[in-house]
Amino acid sequence: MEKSNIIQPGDSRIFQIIDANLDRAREGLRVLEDWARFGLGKEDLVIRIKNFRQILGKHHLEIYKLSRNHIEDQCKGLSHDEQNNRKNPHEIISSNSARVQEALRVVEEFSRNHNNELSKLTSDIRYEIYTLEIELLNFNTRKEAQLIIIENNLYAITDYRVNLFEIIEKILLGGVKMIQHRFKEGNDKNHLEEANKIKNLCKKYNSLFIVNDRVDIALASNADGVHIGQNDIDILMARKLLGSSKIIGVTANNSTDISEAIKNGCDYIGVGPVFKTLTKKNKEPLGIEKIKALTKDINIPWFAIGGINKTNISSLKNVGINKVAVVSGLLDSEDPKEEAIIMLKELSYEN
Ligand code: TZP
Ligand code: MG
Repeated sequence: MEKSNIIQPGDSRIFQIIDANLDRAREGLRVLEDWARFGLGKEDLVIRIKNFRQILGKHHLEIYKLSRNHIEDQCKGLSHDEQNNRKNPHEIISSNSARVQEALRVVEEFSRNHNNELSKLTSDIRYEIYTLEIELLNFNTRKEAQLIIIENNLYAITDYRVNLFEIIEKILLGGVKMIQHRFKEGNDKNHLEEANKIKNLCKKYNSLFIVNDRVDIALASNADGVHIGQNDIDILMARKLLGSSKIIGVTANNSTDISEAIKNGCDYIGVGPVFKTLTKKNKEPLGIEKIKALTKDINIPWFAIGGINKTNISSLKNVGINKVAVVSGLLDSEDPKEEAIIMLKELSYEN
């Protein structure tokens, strides 16, 4: 037989525990909701969290509230050193999710005998919070990467060079915050080893690491994301494989491909070649005017690419193109660090 849902004249200690833990759960949910709203701009997550808060609010009965302070709480105000160690949103999401999960578990246990409905719904919500926590953490990771992309204008891309790793480290020392590993020949074993090495370099300099073309190598090297072209795996499949924490960049050179990429949720776009380039010999350059026209309505970060170097970068900057991706302009420089510094300065210059 079902247990009665009717509240029995109860032990006020139990009601006090339930009151405190419903408060805890709702407070923790409010923290998560505000980060989803103001930190991540994720309306769907905000709606879900708000709904949990409202359900719990509705079940926070007067009889529980009235038990508050009925018994003197000897432990009021106790805190733990760990609470002072929460420095970033990631830690705040984790600790508040745990707070909600723990509080819901307490309510579940102590309400079982007198309010089975509350016990059951706190159990259901607790399971949903386990999933929600992961979603929040994944979106948070991607949001941090998106902010790096928004705030930084020079994107360095690799190609075959004998001393590639030394060059990359110099570029990173010059202040470049985004590196893409691009490889078109050779074997996967080597590509993964290279990716792991570059990923570690990027980590050392707090920079993003993106893998060109290959979702598998991106996942295996724990890259921050992948860059795909029109003939690679499509965005929706890449997102399915990568999950919501990773960046997806797309090359798109006409208005249909650009709109499609944005609609499918890519994080940035690469457009080019702007100028003639030996790195992609067979591609006709689009030219500055065409690129300007194609990109005028893009509402996510985009990078011009192809034949860009420290000499012609100002011609882009002068027409308002201030994000660029560069291969040979950096890799073939006698002083890649200095080259990166000069380009970054050009791109940040206010016209
Ligand atoms: N996509 C369009 S142009 C290009 C790519 C990958 C190559 C850019 O290389 P570089 O050496 O900067 O011209
Ligand atoms: Mg490709």
